[in-house]
Amino acid sequence: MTAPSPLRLTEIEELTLDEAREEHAALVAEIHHHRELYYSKDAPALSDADYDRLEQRLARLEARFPELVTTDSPTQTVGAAPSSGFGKVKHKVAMLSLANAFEDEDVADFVGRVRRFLNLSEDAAVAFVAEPKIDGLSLSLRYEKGQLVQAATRGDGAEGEDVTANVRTIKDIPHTLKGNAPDIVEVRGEVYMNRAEFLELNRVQAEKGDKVFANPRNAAAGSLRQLDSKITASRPLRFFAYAWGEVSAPLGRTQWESRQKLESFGFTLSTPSRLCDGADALLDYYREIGIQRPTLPFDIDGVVYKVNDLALQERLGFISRSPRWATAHKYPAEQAMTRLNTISIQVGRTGALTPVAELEPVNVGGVVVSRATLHNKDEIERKDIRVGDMVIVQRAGDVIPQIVGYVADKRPADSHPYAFPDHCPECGSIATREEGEVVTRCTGGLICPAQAVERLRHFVSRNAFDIEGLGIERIQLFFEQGRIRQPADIFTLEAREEQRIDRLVTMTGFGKKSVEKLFQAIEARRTIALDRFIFALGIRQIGEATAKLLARAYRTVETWQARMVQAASERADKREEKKPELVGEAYAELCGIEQIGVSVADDLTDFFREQHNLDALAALLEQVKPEEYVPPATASASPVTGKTVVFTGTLVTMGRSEAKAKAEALGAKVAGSVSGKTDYVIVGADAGSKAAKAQELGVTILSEEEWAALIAGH
Ligand code: D41
Repeated sequence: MTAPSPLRLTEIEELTLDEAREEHAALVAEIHHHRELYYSKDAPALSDADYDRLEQRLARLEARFPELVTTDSPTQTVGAAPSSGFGKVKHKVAMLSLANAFEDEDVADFVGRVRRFLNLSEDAAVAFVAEPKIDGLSLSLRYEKGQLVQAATRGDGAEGEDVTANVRTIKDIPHTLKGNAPDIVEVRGEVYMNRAEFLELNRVQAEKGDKVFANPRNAAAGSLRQLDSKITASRPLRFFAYAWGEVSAPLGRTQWESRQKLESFGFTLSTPSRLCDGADALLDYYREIGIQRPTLPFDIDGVVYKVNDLALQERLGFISRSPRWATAHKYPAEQAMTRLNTISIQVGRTGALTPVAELEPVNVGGVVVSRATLHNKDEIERKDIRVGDMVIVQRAGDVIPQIVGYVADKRPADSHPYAFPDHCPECGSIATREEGEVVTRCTGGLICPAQAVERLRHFVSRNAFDIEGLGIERIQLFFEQGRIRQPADIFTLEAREEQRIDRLVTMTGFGKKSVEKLFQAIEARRTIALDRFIFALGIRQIGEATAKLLARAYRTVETWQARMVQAASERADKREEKKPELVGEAYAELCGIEQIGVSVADDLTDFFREQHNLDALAALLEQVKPEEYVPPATASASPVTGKTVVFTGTLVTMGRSEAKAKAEALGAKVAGSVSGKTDYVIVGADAGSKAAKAQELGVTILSEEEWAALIAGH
């Protein structure tokens, strides 16, 4: 086995963030590797105790540096493949979702809609049950002859997962119903965890080196979806009942009566609940619960209002998937106050400098927050956030925590406005901001290590090269070791390390088998679809959809590259020119592609103007062969399949976009300007220079009607 890297001998308390990040990446790679050996190959290379030590070290590292936790960290995933382990359950009665209200007016609207739908007068009283909306997971419990026979998660509302064995371990859930229950009763409610019990669970988990959860809701979900019920049994799960599904006899005439019936069966209800007789009473309830919210033992994200009379519920029915007779009234995100210790700058793949608030750790509604995004320079200026301020941190659901503002009377006397860096903190290059943009960017390109790593991560990501066994942690490790600096290096790795596989094994802790598999996976990607290839380059604004458009328009990597280089040089000569057709032919052609505008064209040409990008691309193309784009076969080839067409002038029967889309659907390539390669120019009213040019070049000119006749029936 590999010797532990020297850093691992350092006490976690003494690590700097950078050291921690480095060690984290190495540990994650190592644990994934051993899990693979253990679970997939049944060939563990470590004793259980040694393996546990790795996991413990990782958990303690993440407990001290929560910002290092990623969704694919071993602390966030279980060893063996999960989900598929549960059977599916079709709900007899669909589990509906809830519409949301945010403002007071939304509640008045809800009550008004109910009244109008039922044709009731303005002042007719309608009774509602109001109850807290607990932030957990919905569950459906089926009882037959009073016995619990099946428990299922909500899933998509129609079908969920069978979690019966695990649910039997939840103390709040009776195995046998008390009293006289109908033969069939499906009880619905929420599984959740109390805040205090969640924090205690996390403390114990971290101590044992086990998974630490982000919030009570995640902890409840993770605990319920355990393949081993013994684990579920050890977790502090709770349940309250709020509704029912299939019942062989009604539980009552009203929601309130039915709730009481559920309570008589032995369930806990969501409390404090209340019967209210209209919008004003509902809003009073909302405000009272809002005041109690921080001191309630569990997380709530709102309250729920339900029409009390079940006959009225029946008449109201539902729209799409939510009942007309109920709505959730949400609370704003939870907030807390803490000190802003410093502002750090993260550098992304495209060089974007993102300011991050490093906070004195604070508990925001049950979750410890130590970092929050500050978005960009303008945002910091607008809010005038300064280092040393006491700030209000807000957390809503699973989104990244945000800084709402600072507390004026707590601002230190010597504080001064934050000076956003004008140099990249990672590579020292100048950081600039283009006109009209909010983002400040490092101009270092590939010499900036932060950008290089982020680009490599993007390059190997799932929708790009998707190289099995080359996850982001390994990329980070290889980059730090100098083994992979640019995409092409991935493909030369084997040739370079061939003689020294053993050294690679020792340096990375991967295991020989795993290295061999990695090499195979890399080999398998030497051919790749053109659109994936383009997407993988990580050019600004070139997402998957745009990469597809480019692949479709240019077909081969050679054509694409040549046209981009030309467009880039055209633009270099005519940077101030705003009209694409006056910039040059290749640039105009690019802008002529449906859905590609000048802003995307400018980012593309910027990429192709940089020598280091051209070098990296050339090196990569020596290793990789992107496949020619083959247009999806249309039912039958149309008369314009493979033809290049140009539309000019005002079309009368259809808009320009529609005409282009139609032509492209028929397999034609739509260009923005006329050249020797153009097959047809379709001229509408007041056609100008393009029609003249077509005539000059001897290109076939069609009127709109002639074009319509040509493609008729296709
Ligand atoms: O506390 C809750 N999370 C809660 C959720 C609740 N108290 N009542 C609810 N009632 C319903 C209806 C009205 C559709 C029976 C709900 C939910 N639904 C619900 N939660 C998640 C999806 C739907």
